[in-house]
Amino acid sequence: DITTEAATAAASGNAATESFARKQREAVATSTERVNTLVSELLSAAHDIIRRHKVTYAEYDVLKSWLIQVGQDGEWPLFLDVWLERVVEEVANENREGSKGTIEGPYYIPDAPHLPAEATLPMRENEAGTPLLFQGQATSVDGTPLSGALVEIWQADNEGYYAQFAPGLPEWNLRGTVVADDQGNFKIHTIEPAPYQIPTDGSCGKLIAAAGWHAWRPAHLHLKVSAPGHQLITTQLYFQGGSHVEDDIASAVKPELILDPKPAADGSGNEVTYDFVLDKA
Ligand code: MBD
Ligand code: FE
Repeated sequence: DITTEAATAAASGNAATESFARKQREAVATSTERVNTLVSELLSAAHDIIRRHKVTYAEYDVLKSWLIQVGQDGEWPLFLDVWLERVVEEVANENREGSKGTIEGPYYIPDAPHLPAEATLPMRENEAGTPLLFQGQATSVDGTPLSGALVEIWQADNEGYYAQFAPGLPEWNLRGTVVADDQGNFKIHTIEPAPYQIPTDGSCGKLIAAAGWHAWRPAHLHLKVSAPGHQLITTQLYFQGGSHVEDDIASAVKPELILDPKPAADGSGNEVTYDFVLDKA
């Protein structure tokens, strides 16, 4: 149980690994021919790199022990979602006409509690962070409002921590499934999240340090928006001018996904409107 542990790479990594194991996945029957092609090409790309750079036995052993450690830290979901998922998403959604999507990442939990069309996300008393009113409308590509669309939202808190993947946070903190009204409208009261830092004490953190990279994702809201007869969209929204919007370690920022919130009329923080356009199924 993560609530009894420290905020370590292994605690969040193993929670992400368990969460992935619980996920309902489509059964895929990949043909022998396709497995052969994909795995052969992947290996042959690695062989080329070894030859080109004359990789040594000592370096090969470092690779082996690092790969073993990624598994022990439970950081395969983190590693894959940070460095590969964006291309899978690009290929999967290249023909969409509606709103842009981006990667899901390792910290989605399905079935967050349902909330009405105007709602405050579950949060602690005096939750730190600038209050944010995030509002908009879900429509179909033909402009039809999507009555009762589901707007699933999950985000880090003001310290960059996600509930259920860091210790000491209420189970559904800053997570919810908002049910849009009959016009597809929603109004979500939340706080602006902090940027997310890849844990520095795990194998992904070690790789980042060894390669001289930085460990940051820009502050972001995660969303999944769905409605009957339409393709679910998985996306993230970022904040204009925020740190690392221009150099996300996961390369998951797109220009269409950047919000520019303005001070709310009632002085209670910031507000922003963003509409979701869903492709037909
Ligand atoms: C995150 O919060 C995230 O969204 C991704 C994609 C990877 C690591 C942490
Ligand atoms: Fe995230």
